[in-house]
Amino acid sequence: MRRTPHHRLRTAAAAALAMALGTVGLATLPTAANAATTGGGLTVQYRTSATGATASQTAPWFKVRNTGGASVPLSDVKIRYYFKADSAHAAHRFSCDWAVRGCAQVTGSFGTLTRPTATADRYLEVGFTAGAGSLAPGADSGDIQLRFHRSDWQQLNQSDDHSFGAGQTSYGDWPKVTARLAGTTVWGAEPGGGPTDPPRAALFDDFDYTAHNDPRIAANGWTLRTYSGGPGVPGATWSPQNISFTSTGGETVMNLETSTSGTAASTRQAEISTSAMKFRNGTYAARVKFSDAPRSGPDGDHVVQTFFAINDLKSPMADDYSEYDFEYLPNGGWGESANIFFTTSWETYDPDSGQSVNQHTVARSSHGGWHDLVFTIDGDDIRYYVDGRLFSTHGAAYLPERSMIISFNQWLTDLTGQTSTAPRAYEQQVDYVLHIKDRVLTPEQVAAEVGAYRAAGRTFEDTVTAG
Ligand SMILES: [Ca+2]
Ligand SMILES: [Ca+2]
Ligand SMILES: [Ca+2]
Repeated sequence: MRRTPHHRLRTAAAAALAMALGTVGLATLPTAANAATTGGGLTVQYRTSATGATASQTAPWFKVRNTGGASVPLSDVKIRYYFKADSAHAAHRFSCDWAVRGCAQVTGSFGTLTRPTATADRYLEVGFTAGAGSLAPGADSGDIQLRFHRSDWQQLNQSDDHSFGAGQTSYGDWPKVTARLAGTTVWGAEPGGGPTDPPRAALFDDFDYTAHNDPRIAANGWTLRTYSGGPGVPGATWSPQNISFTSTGGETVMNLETSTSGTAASTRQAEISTSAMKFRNGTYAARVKFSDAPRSGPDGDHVVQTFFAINDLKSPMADDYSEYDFEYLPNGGWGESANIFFTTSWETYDPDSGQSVNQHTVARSSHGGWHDLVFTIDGDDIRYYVDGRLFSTHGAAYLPERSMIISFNQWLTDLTGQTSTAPRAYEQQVDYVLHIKDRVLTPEQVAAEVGAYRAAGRTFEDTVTAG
């Protein structure tokens, strides 16, 4: 497969910038860390109204609070209270005494753990009907006053129950119970310290800005490129003024413009990257509009339109280099004579010799227009999706060794595609970007996440910490 590596020249400079701006990223960390350690989605508070080591009934009371940025339907929430049954044959009965959302909206059922521990072999699972409504960001459920007892009304030994807290006579955060949100554990740890999902951490930006110099862009952790250098035409300019914001179809969008009159001095390109190098495993998504034709002027330039994650090449062929690209070349380039769409996963490369180690998958067809681009990285492989369909899967040899920045850019590989000196301008648009740390989402789940942010009126969130 042909894949010339000269566009890789951008990486050293991009990384130098990211490193230089590292302090900007770090300055934002305390807030992000606080958000992450609160559970990043839900917290569960617990108290008991039956404190005895033995009791006729166990009485766990709960409050669930939404600490995330999007509204949460309570029907997506499941709480588990873990206990050790005092007899292998004991059956239990659940009651709700009082709940702010109404006991009719609260469900309770009992389950058996497949991996029992000394203090847990059963659990009470509490759920909610659709009638329980939603929790807005920051809101809590109010009191949920529950109890359960043995069906034969024998005494319960609570002192050996994992989730029981005899001293918990007023509400407090209680990680000995777990909460799942749409199937993913977002609070607490299961008994036995089995594998649990990390707290949710996310970057979402709907690119709701006014102009390239809107101070919120930098405050939200983005850098618009100004420094010169590769990739692309030597001597070309990277211009923040070539990034603008508008709305189309009711959605805010970011425009990246590349303009030229056929000379290096007249070539102006655009790049926006996160200031912090803090993204590794998880889900990356963006809605991007590629263009097959210039906005104005003659067509034919070797334009590259992109969405990617990358870190710095510390030395030629360094193994801890990482890069994952969506790249569209509407007019060919890199030896291609017509439009071509790349997904590429990089192990490493040598900028001097051009040697490279990557896996790439191409489609030689038009990708003009809006596309939902998703790539996921976990411990096994890298998967690229276009418009909800799996486009390519790249192997474990190309997994990232360390964190990256997220970036969009549009640039020219060379000036041989169109030799006219008439002015022309090409445009790439971006509706939003989303990263969910350490979780592999389906394209449908990505759409639901974005929909939830918009339903909540939330245009930006960043709770991703470095590491
Ligand atoms: Ca017990
Ligand atoms: Ca690598
Ligand atoms: Ca948008």
